[in-house]
Amino acid sequence: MSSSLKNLSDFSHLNVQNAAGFRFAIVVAQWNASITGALLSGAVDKLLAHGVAEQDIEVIQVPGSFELISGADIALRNKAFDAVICLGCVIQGETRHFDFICSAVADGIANVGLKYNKPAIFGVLTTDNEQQAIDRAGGKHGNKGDEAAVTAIQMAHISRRY
Ligand code: DLZ
Repeated sequence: MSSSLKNLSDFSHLNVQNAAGFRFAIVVAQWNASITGALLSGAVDKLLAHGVAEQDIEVIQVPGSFELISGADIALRNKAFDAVICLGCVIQGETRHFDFICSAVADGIANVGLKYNKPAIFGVLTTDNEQQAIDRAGGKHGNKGDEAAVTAIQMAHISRRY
């Protein structure tokens, strides 16, 4: 749960390094497109603000959050990127579909990162309802796309260093 201590959307306490010369893939799900579009804008703006060149950001659209896994795999297998950022929004419905998608996506993205030894960032909202998603896609709890981008920058630096 987001709190004043955990909400990374306030980055004033973080010294985010410049990321000029790094290349990022952003894989974004088309389900709940108004939410994922806001996450995407937040992520792109944050990468640009930290020195990433526009041509070093590749956006790959996939149908739903489940496809973020193969989208991330496709992005990382060509070795051109320092990190992949996965953005999606899964909203709880009446069935257990939500649980299956969320756990598969979290495990899948983690496994892709380990497979290619590159940071694979989990920027997927998993909410009870649409309002909770709106609140985290540029609303009162910040923009989790921003946070995913900052995480990617930090992890890309760590990955190059070691
Ligand atoms: C099918 C489905 C449902 C019910 N809900 C969502 C959702 O809330 N968010 C999301 O990103 N995708 C959803 N999907 C689509 C699945 O992620 C996936 O695209 C399909 O099951 C096809 O593999």
